[in-house]
Amino acid sequence: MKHTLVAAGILAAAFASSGALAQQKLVLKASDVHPGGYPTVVAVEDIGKKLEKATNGRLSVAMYPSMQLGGEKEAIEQAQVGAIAFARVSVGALGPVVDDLNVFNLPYVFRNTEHMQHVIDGPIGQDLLDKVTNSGKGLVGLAWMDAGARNFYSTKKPIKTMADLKGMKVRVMGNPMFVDMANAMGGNGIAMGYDQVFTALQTGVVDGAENNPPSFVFDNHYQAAKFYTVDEHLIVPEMVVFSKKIWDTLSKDEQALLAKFGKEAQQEERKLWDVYEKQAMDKAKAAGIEIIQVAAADKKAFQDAVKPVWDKYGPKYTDTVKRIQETK
Ligand code: GTR
Repeated sequence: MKHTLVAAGILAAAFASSGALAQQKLVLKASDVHPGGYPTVVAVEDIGKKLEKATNGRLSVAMYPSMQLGGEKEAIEQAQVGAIAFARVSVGALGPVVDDLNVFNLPYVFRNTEHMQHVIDGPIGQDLLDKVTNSGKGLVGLAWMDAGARNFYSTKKPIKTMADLKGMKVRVMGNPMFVDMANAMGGNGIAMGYDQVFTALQTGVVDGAENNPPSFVFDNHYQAAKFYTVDEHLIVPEMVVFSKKIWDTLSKDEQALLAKFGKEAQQEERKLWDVYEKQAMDKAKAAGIEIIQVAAADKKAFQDAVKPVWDKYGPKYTDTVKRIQETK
């Protein structure tokens, strides 16, 4: 009697655990440098909501915003080892890991943000997502995110023409291409992680930085830098990458769901972005930030100055650059 009970108990436990295995809940951790409410944060959270619904709670997303898990370099590394599932990062930070992406980091490679959107939504965008997935770097390229255009901002004096950049210490993303870019424009490019920018501006370690309006405002850089120059030297999109290690533990159906919701997030984030960009500019104006519009002639000077960057890095990407230029 006792034996039968024990045997029955073991059997029941075995059933329960095999059932539990199929149904085992998996919480997918996500990292973003931006705070809650930021378009990229919301878009990834929404992937989580959809996943939770579609898998009856088996998959969900836990978002860690505001650099809680570190900067973007760290996020990429954490995704590679499977410590987190989603890293939403700039192509600026991802270029040093998957070199093909650096084509998007060439200054003025896109005519405007609309052109960039057509490129990431089309075959070039898909090819580059696939390059990430097939790079052997432990990442799956899931979706693109819009990040508008990047502009210079400064703490001490306004940048009205390129000459004002002369000798200025400008923080750029951790990618040698951007150091070369800032130097070619007459400044001193200083590469550092996003997690250090605010303090660097505040303490005078740098005299300025460059970013899109939502980052400038909603990550508080505008509290230290009072001059914002709309020159649009870089239009760098961002990517949601997924940990290959975790991806390989998911069923084919679950992978398909992630791919589908990723594509939807790409379009959703863009709509949120447009609203956020306007809000950021309004907030900057209300805070008394001096906003400088670069005249067309001066814009040309910025563009001409980056020729050495194109000479150094451009030839590797000639084919893709041609395809980008041919994209309407
Ligand atoms: C922001 C971007 C971040 C990060 C940051 C930076 O615009 O959303 O992913 O790359 O710029 O300058 O490091």
